[in-house]
Amino acid sequence: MSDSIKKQDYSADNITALEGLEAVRKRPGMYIGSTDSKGLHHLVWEVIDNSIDEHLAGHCDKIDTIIHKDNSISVKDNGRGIPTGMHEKLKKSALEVVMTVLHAGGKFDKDTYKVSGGLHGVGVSCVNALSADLKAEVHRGGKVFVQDYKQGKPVADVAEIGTSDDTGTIITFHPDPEIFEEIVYKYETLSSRMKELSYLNSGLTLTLTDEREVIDGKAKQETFYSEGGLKEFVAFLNESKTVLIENVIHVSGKEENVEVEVALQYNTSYAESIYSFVNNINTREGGTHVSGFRRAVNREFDKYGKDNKLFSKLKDIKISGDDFREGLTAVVSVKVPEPQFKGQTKGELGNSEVTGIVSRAVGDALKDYLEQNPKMARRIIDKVILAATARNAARKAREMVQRKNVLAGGGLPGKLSDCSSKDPVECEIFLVEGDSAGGTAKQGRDRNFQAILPLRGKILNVEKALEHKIYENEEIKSMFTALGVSIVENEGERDLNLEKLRYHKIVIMCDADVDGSHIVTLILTFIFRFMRPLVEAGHIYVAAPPLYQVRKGKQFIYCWNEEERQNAINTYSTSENDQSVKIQRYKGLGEMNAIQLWETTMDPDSRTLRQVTIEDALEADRVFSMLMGDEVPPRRAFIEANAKYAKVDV
Ligand code: 0RA
Repeated sequence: MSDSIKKQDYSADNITALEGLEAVRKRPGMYIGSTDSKGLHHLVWEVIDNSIDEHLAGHCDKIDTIIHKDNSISVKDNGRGIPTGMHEKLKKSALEVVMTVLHAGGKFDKDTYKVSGGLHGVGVSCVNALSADLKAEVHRGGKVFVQDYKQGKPVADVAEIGTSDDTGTIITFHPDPEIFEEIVYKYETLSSRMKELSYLNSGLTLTLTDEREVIDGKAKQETFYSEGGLKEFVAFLNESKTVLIENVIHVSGKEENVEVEVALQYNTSYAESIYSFVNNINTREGGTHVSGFRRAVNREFDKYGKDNKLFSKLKDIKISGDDFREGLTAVVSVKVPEPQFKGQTKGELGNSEVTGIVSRAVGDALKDYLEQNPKMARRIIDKVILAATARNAARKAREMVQRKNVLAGGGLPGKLSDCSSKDPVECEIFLVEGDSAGGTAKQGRDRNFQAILPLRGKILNVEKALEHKIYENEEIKSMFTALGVSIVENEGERDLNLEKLRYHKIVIMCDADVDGSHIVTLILTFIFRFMRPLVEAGHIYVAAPPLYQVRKGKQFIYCWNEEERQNAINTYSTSENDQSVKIQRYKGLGEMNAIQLWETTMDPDSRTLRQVTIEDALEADRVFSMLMGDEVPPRRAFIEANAKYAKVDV
């Protein structure tokens, strides 16, 4: 045992500390958001955030994460190591204080500029509180120290167990099954965030090892490292697109303790893809940093176009802000000492001073770029002109479609099988992929309140389509008229009119296979981009058809996952290999008859609907625009693995 750490009895300080962590166990949601799979992964981010703070302070360049066979996690860094000396006030090892006192994390070194965290930033003590057991190992000052905990409480004092030439911290923990509904870690969730973190922290090496998956005697492992940081991030995002300008434009600056780093590049698509981060955390709803960025882009290109008299082709067509950013891929990353988050999912930066800071940094850099690269500047301006022209054409096409519908007496699409009720609150519409599944759904439904709209073929890939083409698409037109919603434009701003919405539940129903989940992503992305208020108002759902039916004689059980399938087999089996138990794998909706489809997927008394939240839709959109390049098929698996929706039983 180290000199500075003495055995002690349980003092008042100690009791306060324990109470602190009890609060975390009582209301885990308050500290880590939720106790589902998301909260489970949050524990890993919390530990890694602390290691990244060491990186930001210039003391750490490697973080190794291991998923062990039993779903415990180790995070090892080569930072300074958590201090182990005596904490004067609390009269115990600083390590114990960091691990057992809420928010004790950064209090030791006020000199360090601590920026990671933000949204999380609740400290490793929270991870400790929510772990069945945890081990902290510290290499520091030539020595190795350890302390073990159970449910956040130290099992013994900090012990010195050896010598070491290096410095760093290794945290190993088992998430507590008493707290978490889900305790299986997803490799894909951890790896995609680590890839992102490597771009956001150039020079930092992150490794991920999965000991649950051993190939040729070796555990699965990946290393994430980026030399070029955000520049490489943007190049990666544009990988499957055709770029419009040769190089990625890079911006960095600092003002009033706010650090700004931005990378941007135009491609030939029509979508704007801005990924934004505050203190390494993805701000999916944007905020003041994104506003500042957009403002600078619009202002500088507008000025350049006007100064060089490049807009004369447009005649009386006005350019709107969006036109400047069609085909723009950008990553905006800011480091803010005291970030304020707001919005529905707390995914929006609120600090107002950041707008001007980002706008100035980006404006200065763009001015230089445009001056030095007149050829590239011309290409961008030509694209802006094309965007404005297309938007004008789209408005005309939309107005025409909407007028035609009104002239036709607001006629509903021919292939809509409407319900008899006219009360939107109780009405539901199922958007069903394929005519054959549509037919089954039509037979199986309760026609009093359930309508069916079959959608033929793949909905247009909105990432690649010009807007006026979208309004000419039959499937999309029929969605607008069936739902009773229309787009209205006010001074260049698009809005969705929901006053005549005909159904309060809009249910996307697709096959439970790869193609089905691909189509769900397509439909969701379309809805997110063109009918976003429907998501915000909670009207969008995804149906969950079963994957299996396990049968014995006339009895049967529907199953939605492997575990249920195994349970059902066990229930029916009377011997080791009971041949009378039959398993049917439903590949598509078409394999079910009308009664089965009703019982499993449509009947409000027995179905499971997943409500799509704005966060899910944002994620679908993000995944979608990241993946929908020219090569869709190889990326399908990724879409499937990442298609996730909030699960709400309705
Ligand atoms: C408190 C103070 C210092 C570092 C840390 C905590 C720290 C925490 C974690 C968690 C995982 N890895 C970590 N590495 C460091 C500052 C140390 C100093 O001033 O020497």
